[in-house]
Amino acid sequence: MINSVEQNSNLGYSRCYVAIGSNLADPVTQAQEAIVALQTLTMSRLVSVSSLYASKPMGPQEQPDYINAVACIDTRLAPIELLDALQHIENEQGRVRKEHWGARTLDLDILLYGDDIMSTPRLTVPHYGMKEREFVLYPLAEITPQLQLPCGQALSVLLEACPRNDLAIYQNIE
Ligand code: A4P
Ligand code: MG
Repeated sequence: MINSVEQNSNLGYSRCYVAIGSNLADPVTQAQEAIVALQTLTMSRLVSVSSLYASKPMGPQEQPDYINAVACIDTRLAPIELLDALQHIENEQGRVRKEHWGARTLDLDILLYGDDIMSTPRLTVPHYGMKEREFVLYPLAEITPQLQLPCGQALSVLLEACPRNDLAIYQNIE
């Protein structure tokens, strides 16, 4: 299983993928600050981060372009604890929830939590939109090209069906 953690030192950790999105208040800085926050996430280790990508808005078009990225973390937080921690980071970075799919300083979505499949009022994983979104699939493939989703689908197959649209690498993270 590609999502499982094989090394003994990682026992008890779940491998997770987190989508980072921002289109307000200097999105590049927002994304970089989110990555720093993920580096110090409690009971977790940041494994890798994709490049930053510039993308056209999905949803309402009268909003700025987005910066998107995907991070891989190993965590001992339970799924809902991870969501709480990510929403805390969003709030710290000035997130105000107004319009659905509207502009935001920072959005942190849990794409995958190990091989878990769950749907609760607060949390659905895998993330409901991840299979169709170029700003999720291409950064994800950059850090884990061989990934297989919990449903058994290969990321490479999803990518083939997903046009790149105007997605462009903005800046590499060293
Ligand atoms: N929630 C359920 N499942 C999850 C999950 N896997 N990860 C709940 C995170 N949250 C999850 O989210 C609403 C509620 O979803 C949360 O309270 C949580 O309990 P939100 O972040 O408050 O609201 P939202 O982001 O406006 O809604 P939603 O449906 O998450 O929007 P999306 O799907 O994240 O889309 N265009 C580009 N180019 N790039 C983008 O990143 N993002 C969006 C937002 C729109 N257009 C975009 C982008
Ligand atoms: Mg969200």
